[in-house]
Formats: sequence, C-alpha cells, structure tokens
Amino acid sequence: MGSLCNTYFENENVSLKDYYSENIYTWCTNCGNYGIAAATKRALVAENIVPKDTFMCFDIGCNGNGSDKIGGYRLHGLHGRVIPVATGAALANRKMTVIASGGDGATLSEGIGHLVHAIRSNYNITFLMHNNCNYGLTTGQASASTRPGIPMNSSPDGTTADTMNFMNFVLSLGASFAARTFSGNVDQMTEVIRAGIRHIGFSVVEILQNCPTYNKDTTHEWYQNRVYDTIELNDFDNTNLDSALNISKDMSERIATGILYVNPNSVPFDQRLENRKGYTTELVDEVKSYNNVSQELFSRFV
Ligand SMILES: Cc1ncc(C[n+]2csc(CCOP(=O)(O)OP(=O)(O)O)c2C)c(N)n1
Repeated sequence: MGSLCNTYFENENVSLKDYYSENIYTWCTNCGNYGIAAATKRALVAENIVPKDTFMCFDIGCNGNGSDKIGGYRLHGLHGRVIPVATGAALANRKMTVIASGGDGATLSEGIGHLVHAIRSNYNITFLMHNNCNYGLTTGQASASTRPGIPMNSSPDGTTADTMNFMNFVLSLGASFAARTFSGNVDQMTEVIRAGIRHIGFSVVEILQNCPTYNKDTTHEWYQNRVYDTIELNDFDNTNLDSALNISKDMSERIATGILYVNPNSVPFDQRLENRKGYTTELVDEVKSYNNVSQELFSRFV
C-alpha cells in the first residue's frame, strides 16, 4: 500500500501541490466537502493528470464552493445545470478529463432531467453527487434524499414524500458506471473517483456526505456504523446489473459502497455518432480552423 499511497501525493508529471489553491475554505468545521476535495485532488494526481488537462464543473451549493479551492480549468455554473456544462466541454475536447460536482438538491430536483439523459447518452464525464441529504447552502431544506419524518428547517414536522434512493435510481436507468462512497473514507473515495475517471462513459459517483450543521439525521457516525465495502464480499460481481440494483436498495441498515456496477461494454456518446467516425480532430480544433476561414472570407469583403 506504501507506493500506492505515495502516488496520491506525487506522480511522474504531477504532484498534489499542482492542484493547490490559496483560497480559504468556507465550509463548516467537519463538513464532508473537505474529504471530497482531498480525494478529488488525490485521484487526479494518482491518475497522473496535470491541471491543464482537467476541467471541473461545479453546481451551485456548498459543493460548488469548492470551485476555487482546486487548480485546473473550472466553471461554477447554474443551479441544477452542471451536467450539460460538463457534457459540452467533454464533447468539445475529448482530451480533457471532465469532472462535474453537484448536490442532491440540484441533482434530484432542478437537474434530474439532465441526469437521466446523461445516463442514457453515456457522455464521457465523471459526476460526483455530493449527497448530504439536504439543501446545504440555503440552510437545511429537505431534499428528495432526506428521510421522511426527519425535521428540517423548511419542514419542522418532516416531509411526507418518500425518499429517493439515488444509486438505485441511477442503476435502474442502466448507468454504465455506478459507485457509492462515503465522505469519511478518503482512501475509498480516491479509488472510486480514479475508477470513474478511467471509465469511458458516464461515471456516477454518489458520495454519502455528512452535513454537520443542517443534517442531524444522517451524520458522519450514522454512516460510519452502516457502510461496508462490497470489495469485502466474495460473491459480488459488479458487472451484474441485477446484483447491483439489489445491493443498492438498503439505505438504512447496511449500506453498500464501492464500485457497484461497471458495464464492460460501455460505448460513450461520441463513439456512437456515425458522422464523426474517422475524425481525429477535436471540435475545439475544428472551430479554430472554421474561424480562420471565416476571417479570411470576411477580409476579402472589407
Ligand atoms: C435555479 C435556482 N434555484 C434555486 C437556487 C437557490 N439555491 C442555491 S444553492 C441551493 C441549495 C443547494 O443544495 P444542494 O444542491 O443539495 O447542494 P449543497 O449546498 O447541499 O452542496 C439553492 C436551492 C438557485 N440559486 N437557482
């Protein structure tokens, strides 16, 4: 494990300090976002990806406040719209490693349509869903992943709507990569994010995240007492979608984490396009030459 751990901090072309940002963290003490930010940086270093080759897109929310705490190209976009932004970037330049971050509020409400279509289109991005089971930045409203009956700032008597099981939903749509991890386990998060980056297709990583200020229900300790890693199971096959669907169901007693499903035959969106077959250029390069042509034409008339 020694040499593996070292690659989290230092690799051939890149080290952790390349992803360092001088901006001051504004998250609450003990927020799960600290661990998520650390795991994201470690994963990029371990995969030997330099900041100029990464594009990280952030939704609006506490998770999005990580956008200026990391090196690399970044865009802090609109609430619920992080997936389309990341998709556009990934399609324009397939050489970039594109990572999108969004909260459960954004993903399971405003952004749910984008999630569904990104899964069926299998865009080649890694999506980190920071599931703290509430709207954190707007101070603790219940989200679709808050458990029923749990008092939240917007609903002191608890909500009556049923809770959505994000991972089970994602798997029911046939995601080509689906993993679940926990913000209190930085090593596991790092390994899962690495696998998501390596996977060619839409990689969904659900991060069960504690929110120490607004969520007094699913706390760090609550998760710690329930999560287990599927890697410890002898008979679990993470290329079997039915097994993944089955194991993802329990969100109250024993919560499965790790890589729950990988489709070994994943074909990403860009490779499905007949009219792009044989192209070796990226769309960003083609737009550049188109601009040159139009400038030349333009100069003839002025
Ligand atoms: C279209 C739109 N709707 C609502 C808001 C207000 N808003 C900003 S952050 C936020 C909560 C974000 O919660 P979540 O997505 O769960 O992320 P977290 O803060 O928990 O990381 C809301 C509702 C907004 N900025 N834009």
